[in-house]
Order: sequence, then C-alpha cells, then structure tokens
Amino acid sequence: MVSNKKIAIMGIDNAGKTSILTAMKKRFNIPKEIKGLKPTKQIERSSVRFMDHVIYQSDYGGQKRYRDEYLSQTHKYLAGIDLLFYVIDIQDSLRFDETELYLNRILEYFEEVEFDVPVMIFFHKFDPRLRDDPTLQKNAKKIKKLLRPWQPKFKIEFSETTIYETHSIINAFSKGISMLYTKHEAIYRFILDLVEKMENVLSLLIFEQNGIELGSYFMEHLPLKMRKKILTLYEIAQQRILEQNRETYEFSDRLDAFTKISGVIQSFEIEGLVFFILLVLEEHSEEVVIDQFNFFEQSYTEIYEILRTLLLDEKDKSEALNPP
Ligand SMILES: Nc1nc2c(ncn2[C@@H]2O[C@H](COP(=O)(O)OP(=O)(O)OP(=O)(O)O)[C@@H](O)[C@H]2O)c(=O)[nH]1
Ligand SMILES: [Mg+2]
Repeated sequence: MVSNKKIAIMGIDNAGKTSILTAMKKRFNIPKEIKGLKPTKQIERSSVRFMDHVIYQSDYGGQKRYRDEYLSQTHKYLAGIDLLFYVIDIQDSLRFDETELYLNRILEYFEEVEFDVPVMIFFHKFDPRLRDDPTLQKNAKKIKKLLRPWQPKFKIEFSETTIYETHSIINAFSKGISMLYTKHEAIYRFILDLVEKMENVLSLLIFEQNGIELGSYFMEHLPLKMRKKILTLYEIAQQRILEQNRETYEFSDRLDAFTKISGVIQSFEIEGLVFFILLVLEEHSEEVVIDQFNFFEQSYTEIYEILRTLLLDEKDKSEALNPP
C-alpha cells in the first residue's frame, strides 16, 4: 500500500500561495499567468505524484472571511493535514501581526488535538533584487523570533522563496517533503559515497520526475551564484532529454570566467518512476573528464540498484505501518 500525504498551503491573502503552486507545476517557463492570478476562493485542491506516493495539495484561500471559516470549523478544515506550508510575504511587514495571529491559531489547534504537523515557513517574495536588502533579512529574523515559542513543540523550518527563481520554490518543497519521508537521508549518504570516489566533482543532484529534489551535493564553499547556475543548467538539461526523448545528455559550460565545467545528466526508470541524476565536474583536462564520466557511467547499475532498494524499503515500511 502506498502512503498518501496531505499538504496544506496556508497564509493570509496575497502572500503568494497560488503563485508558488503554479510555479511548481510549470517549472520550466516562469509563468506569465501568475500576474493574472485572482484571489483563491475557499480551498483549491490538486495532487502531485512524488516517487510512488500521491501528495494532495490544498491551497487555502487566505482572505479574511475564509480564514475565519477555517478557524471556526477547525476539525472540518484542518484535521488530516500531514505537512503545513505556511507562506508569508516577507516584503509586507505591515501585515506580520495579522499573519502571525493566523498561524498561531492554526498551531494552537494542532497542539490541542496533538497533531504533530511539521511546518515549512516560506519567506516568500524574497526577490533576487532584494536578496541583500537588510530590511528583508531583518523581517525574516523578526518572524523567526516570533515563532520561537512554538519550536520545541513543532518541527519548523524556513525557506526563502521567490517566483523569479523557480529553484528556490523547488528547494523549499523538497525540504518540506523530506520532513515526511525518511529515505532522503539514505540518498544523501549514497551521494556522498559516490562523490568521494570521484575527482573534481562540483555537484551531484538527484531529482524525481516532478522536479522534487531527492538529494544534492555541492562542493564545499562553492559560491551561491555558482550553485544557482548549476541548478539552471540542470533545468535546461532535463528539459533537453525530455524533449528529445533521450536517456543521457552531456554539456560543457562555464560557471564564471575561470571555471569551465562538464556535465552529464542521466535518466533512470525504476518501477515506472523516472529519476534524473546530474553530475557536474570542473574541467581541468579533457582526459580526466572522460575518465570520470566513464567511471560514473559504470556506476549506473549500482546507482540503479541503490535507488531501487531505497524505494522498495520505503514501500515495505509503509506496508508495515498500514497493513493492506
Ligand atoms: N514580487 C513578488 N510578487 C509575487 C511573488 N509571488 C507572488 N507574487 C504576487 O503576489 C500576488 C498574490 O499572489 P497569489 O498567489 O494570488 O496570493 P495567494 O496567497 O494565493 O492569495 P489568496 O488566494 O487570496 O489567499 C500576485 O500579484 C503575484 O503576482 C514573488 O515571489 N515576488
Ligand atoms: Mg490563492
């Protein structure tokens, strides 16, 4: 039996909840349609597949009258939530009190009924042009402080997101979802093992078909700018192999004027699910790159086996918890 989970996306009106979900769905072309979004009426439900699970996403329209309705019938609206994505417009400090109050009421309900719901706070609208703006940093700190009293009771994590950088949203989703499933840790360990056996690895990333990250490695001290560039290259490479119906795609590029890189993306199909692995090497000499690519290629069978085992493990565990 497959374990299905329910994610609630909540926050006050205009925070950017529907935009986030839209960006997640259309990850390849930053959607123009976000500009034309109307306030969400009540709750909009959708679902997405993650590995062999189905994740139900509920977008809770955040206008005051809807919030009042959810809070007056908490059992009807808030029971059964496995994970809370709480979205805060980090630019709108005038409404922090209002959003804090709403979140408090939600968490009070979870506390009262003893639901141990992990919470991912989206510091949203953290736009690239404002990233280094001290006001936003201060705003984020302020909210973290306000939430501190909840921290011993709930697992709360924070992510900075913006629709202008799809990967910030993918990253927050992935971090949130990893709060639900245990296999992530094993995949991380596996990635580190693999990287240790190789040379000049700048990055190794594993994604599943819906763009949720299963694990990632970046060389220590690799600047944020370069990490972002790698994620962008990943998106382009994935799009290529999907469009051209290929299993593998190699590319060369530069991360800056001095750093030449070679990358390869490989897709795997396991139990009807598609995975993508991206390897990025710093290119010192062509020979070393070819050597490393060959080594990587030889380890495909091993990678395949490990991913398959991890997947089946997860299945066994959920069967043990929910006997058919
Ligand atoms: N600057 C900036 N604006 C954003 C971002 N994300 C969303 N917006 C804008 O914020 C506004 C509100 O976005 P929505 O996604 O409709 O907000 P919502 O939280 O779903 O609102 P309700 O449905 O009423 O609860 C829209 O005009 C978006 O264009 C972002 O990352 N940066
Ligand atoms: Mg909405």
